Amino acid sequence: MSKKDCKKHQEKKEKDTFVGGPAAWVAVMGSVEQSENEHGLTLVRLTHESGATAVVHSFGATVLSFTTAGGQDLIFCSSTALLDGSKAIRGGIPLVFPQFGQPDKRLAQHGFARNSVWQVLPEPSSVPDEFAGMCTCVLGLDNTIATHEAWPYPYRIEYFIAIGPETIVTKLMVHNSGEENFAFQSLLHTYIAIGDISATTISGLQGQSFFDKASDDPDTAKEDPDQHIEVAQYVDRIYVPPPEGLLPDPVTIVSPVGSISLSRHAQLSNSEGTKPLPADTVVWNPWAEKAAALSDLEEGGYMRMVCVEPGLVNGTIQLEPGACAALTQRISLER
Ligand code: TA6
Repeated sequence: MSKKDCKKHQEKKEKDTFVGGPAAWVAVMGSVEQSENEHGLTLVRLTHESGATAVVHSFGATVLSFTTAGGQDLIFCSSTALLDGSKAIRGGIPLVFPQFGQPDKRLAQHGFARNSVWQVLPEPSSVPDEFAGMCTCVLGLDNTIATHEAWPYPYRIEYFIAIGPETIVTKLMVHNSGEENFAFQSLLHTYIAIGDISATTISGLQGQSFFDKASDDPDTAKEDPDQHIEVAQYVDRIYVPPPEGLLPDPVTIVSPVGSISLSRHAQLSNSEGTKPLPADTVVWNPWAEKAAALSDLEEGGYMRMVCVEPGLVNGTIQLEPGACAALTQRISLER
């Protein structure tokens, strides 16, 4: 599949614009179209009134692309990614749930959410006000669609994708719809398109503690004295917030594509109200050697992407019945 196809996705256009609906549904500032790809899987195309566009694949609710009103692609999707539902999509924004990595070998690497076909929800149960003025769609997953004997809990997830002229916001809301607590991890595995990794720096994490999976002691917290991260080898770092604190926000990725801001936060809502959750941030680039082992990563693709991944992965989140944990990222091309 050519890169152009990966972005354009041969699709039959079925105009299906969500308009109106309950008063709580913000005005759709643009159009939301559903179509099917050649594998019969639903694609959702968002077109903001500014001209910004995004494509979301129902397999894994994976954002495949976001193009700003000025025509700049901010999300990297490998041109050799498999879009037939046979495996998690290589690129875009895959979703990690209910585990990060494979601590439970009975579950797939990064859990089952990115390997499941999500439903396009006609309207969300509530509309976060941060989506005002944006073109928004919501996809849903629950235990009647995807579950596993190793993680059999009743749950419901709403995943909001909202776009404005230079910004994409994605928000994962995990609800415990059962009668008992469950523990989970989640992460937005965002592939940022940066054009050339050798001309890219990542700032905003300097001085913060991280676990270095590329080192021979991945369980020892480290600090990086450098003012920003430059990637010239395999990088796989899990940055964690300070005790009782949060990681600095945003992360800024300065690259040939431009200066890209990635802001992220997490919240826990339950019967007592809503409070911040300390989110972690993963920075990953497989570099040449590990990229060679990824059959669905296009030749040299590691030079054109870097993953900056907001998540709840350092330990697990305990969610009580009726509670909701929300993880949000806001990615913007800065002027
Ligand atoms: O990005 C963090 C990470 O856990 C890396 O360790 C690497 O495994 C990456 O995810 C990609 O995982 P995947 O299963 O998509 O090949």
